[in-house]
Amino acid sequence: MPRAERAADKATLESVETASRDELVAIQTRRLGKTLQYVYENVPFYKARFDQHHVRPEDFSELTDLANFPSTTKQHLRDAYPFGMLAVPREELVRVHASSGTTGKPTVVGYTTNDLDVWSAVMQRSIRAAGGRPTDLIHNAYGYGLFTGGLGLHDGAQRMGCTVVPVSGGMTERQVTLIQDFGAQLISATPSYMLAIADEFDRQGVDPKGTRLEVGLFGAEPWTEGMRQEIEERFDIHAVNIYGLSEIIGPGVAAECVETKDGLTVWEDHFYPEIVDPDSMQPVPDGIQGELLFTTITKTGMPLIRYRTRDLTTLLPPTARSMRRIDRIAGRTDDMMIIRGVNVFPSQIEEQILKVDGLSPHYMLELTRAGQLDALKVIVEARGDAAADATRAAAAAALSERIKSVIGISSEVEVTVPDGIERSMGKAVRLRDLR
Ligand code: DLL
Repeated sequence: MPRAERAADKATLESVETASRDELVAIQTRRLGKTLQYVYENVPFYKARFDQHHVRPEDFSELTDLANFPSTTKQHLRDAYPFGMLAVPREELVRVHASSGTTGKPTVVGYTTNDLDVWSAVMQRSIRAAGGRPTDLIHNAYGYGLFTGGLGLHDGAQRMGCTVVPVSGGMTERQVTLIQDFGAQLISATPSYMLAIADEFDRQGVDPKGTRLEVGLFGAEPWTEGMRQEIEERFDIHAVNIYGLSEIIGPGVAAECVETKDGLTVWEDHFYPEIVDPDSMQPVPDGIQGELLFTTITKTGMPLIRYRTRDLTTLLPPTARSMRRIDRIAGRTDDMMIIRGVNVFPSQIEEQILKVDGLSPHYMLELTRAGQLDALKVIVEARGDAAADATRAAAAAALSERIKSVIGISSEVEVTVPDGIERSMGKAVRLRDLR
């Protein structure tokens, strides 16, 4: 356990964070009903789509009725590029963000003053859940710009009353200097970038445990419990998970509570979650894994109904707050590899890497096709003290064996010397598809 004692001050929680289930359901039902009416009247796309599916806003009277409404996909947003999904004239937006869009056009999202207010409120809640306090100084290493990470954390931390250092990603050497000189207690970055910062501390011969950091808010990419342990040990901090997606609002859709670290509490009074079977689109009960959908129930600029996140997870009962939690994201439907009939997510490989002595969490997966069959190559970096040829060969054999026995697939493993894998400043790219 990290040395710092951190827990949200219960007296500062919003009343809805401790509301009863009935109260929460009443709020959700009222807000959902209003949202369905609002999009039907203000977004031509939804009017057409509801009509096509023969549903009207009036058909909604309780939460389970939502399953009768059609879903929204990323393709719908692309087709409406850039402003076709808005419920207000473009002039009423005060901000736009966009997701990177590795292929084709980015996905654009628009925010009204109301939406920025909702966003900073849920981000403030998330920072408090992670153990942040108004007196903290936060080193924000998420990228600023069209990506929602930088400005999302920024606005929430500022609303909370923290001192924000808007450092953004990159120039890792300087990150190390500023963390030490300014004495940040909180840090926010992608988990992969946090590891790059840890390596830079080592390179400079500075002990990462010696900073004043106590809590980090990590997300924007899948990561594992093994990775959490690695970050917590190297920095002696609490590593807390934060989730979100730009289409829904950005970071702050769900966040982990530092006192439990048992999955991410969904801020269900703003974002209504459902889990469905991604093939049949049928709802699955809480506790069963499936694709996560969200309906925004307080946004006015670009509300979305049953948006398909492509993230796979499970809805879990409430613990530290009144709202339900989601489990750590297992993977994205689009990142799933099928190796000789076995479904595998990159995070499953990461889990095994972190169990082998001498291997670092810097890795890359390559998919190739040999004849009819897909083949997986895992390229992973050795730790500094395991760089010798024989040590690396032994680690490669150990990993390959683990992947075979635990996941059930054959793979080729190459263990590179330390620093052999390129670092990312933001979301790590783990998968290279060469098929
Ligand atoms: O990544 C928002 C964000 C910024 C979240 C900073 C957390 C911290 P997008 O760029 O639209 O938005 O990417 C959203 O990233 O659908 C997930 O697949 C993935 N993702 C986000 N947070 C997590 C997480 C931001 N904690 C996509 N664990 C989502 C796993 C995550 N995956």
